[in-house]
Amino acid sequence: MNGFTASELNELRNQFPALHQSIYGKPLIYLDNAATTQKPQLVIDRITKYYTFENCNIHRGVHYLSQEATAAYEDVRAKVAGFIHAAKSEEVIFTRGTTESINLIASSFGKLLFETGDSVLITGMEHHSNLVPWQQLCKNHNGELLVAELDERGEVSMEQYGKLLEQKPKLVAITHISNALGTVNPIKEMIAMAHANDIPVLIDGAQSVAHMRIDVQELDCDFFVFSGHKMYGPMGVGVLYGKQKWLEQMPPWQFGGEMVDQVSLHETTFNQLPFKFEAGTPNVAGVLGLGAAIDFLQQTDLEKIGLHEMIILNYALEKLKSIPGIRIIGNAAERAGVISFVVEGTHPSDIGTLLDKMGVAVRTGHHCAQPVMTHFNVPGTVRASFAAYNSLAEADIFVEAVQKAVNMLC
Ligand code: C6P
Repeated sequence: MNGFTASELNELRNQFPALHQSIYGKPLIYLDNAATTQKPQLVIDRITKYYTFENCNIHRGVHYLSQEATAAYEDVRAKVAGFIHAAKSEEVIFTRGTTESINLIASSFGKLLFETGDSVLITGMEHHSNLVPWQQLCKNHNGELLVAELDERGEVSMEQYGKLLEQKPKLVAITHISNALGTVNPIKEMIAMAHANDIPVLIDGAQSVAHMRIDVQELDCDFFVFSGHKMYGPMGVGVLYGKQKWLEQMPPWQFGGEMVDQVSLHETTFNQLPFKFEAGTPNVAGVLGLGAAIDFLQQTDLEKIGLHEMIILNYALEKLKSIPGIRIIGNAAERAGVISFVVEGTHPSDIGTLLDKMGVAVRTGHHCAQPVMTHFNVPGTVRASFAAYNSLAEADIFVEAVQKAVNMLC
């Protein structure tokens, strides 16, 4: 199978109003997709429709609008379950995003299972959101945060990972794809290795869910988390998938309306799954927008999106490598549509600022993965990250812009 044809890509790009604007008089080349993707019209329309005609609180009204909004919200839960191939809708909890999903698990799973001296095993490439909550949980229990280190290519040492599992951490928490390097971790193998030691696994899917098919049952992960805004959906909404056997046992982490069953002044019983974990009025518009984003991904064909992004990645990577002084950070054998680089004698933010003036949006800095920067001994990187709507022509403009920036600075 190939990526998109020229007319398919054109049609796809036409669904994104934000792509058709100029920045400093130059056509926008948006290559900051790992931070957040642009939104297709159907997502924007879904949110507008909700606030224009359907706006209502859910799960608590007998009137028409409330019942309709409740049904639409719960339909998206079923849609998400289907999208990630969860066994049941009840295993899908709506959150504000990846960060909140991980904090929920750290708080609730931590209360369920953690005792003095307990540890969590992560990798050296985690985003701060999948590092700091575990670091703090371990500290609070006088335990150690175990870290499977990276090699010079930005891959996890599987030998060391296997050895660390023997120390019996209470949980393994690993990213599917590194936001800073683009490394794709062999998560199926890593999950199987952890399970062979009876250790549950959380997968941070923030950077994978919009780029490849996810089947949580096939992966057999215990938790899988992601954000709506990195998959063409709105900000402020995300998902925590958890196996029912864990979610049933885990205590609630926030208290208030909707997550309760019976309340008296001195006692409370809690609601069933998934409501036990959704205290207060949820982000209904966000959830409906997320549902539309899933429609977009399914209509566009996730497999084709992944292939298309790989074609652009490999093309841009080869061209960039020919610029003198460029050092690509992260050269894993399995990688996704992210290129991190530094240019000898320049600061990443200077390159990023010059690219911006040429209409090219990239991210610079540590990408909320400071230990990765420490590992590669760089202050930060310039990062270009690709999405379904990017083109080879944009990759050309990007590489030319980098060349121009290098010429100006060196
Ligand atoms: N990475 C980036 O530019 P939130 O902010 O909760 O939606 O996602 C946090 C997060 C967690 N894990 C990974 C692997 C991520 O990449 C991110 C977000 C963005 O790389 C913003 S820092």
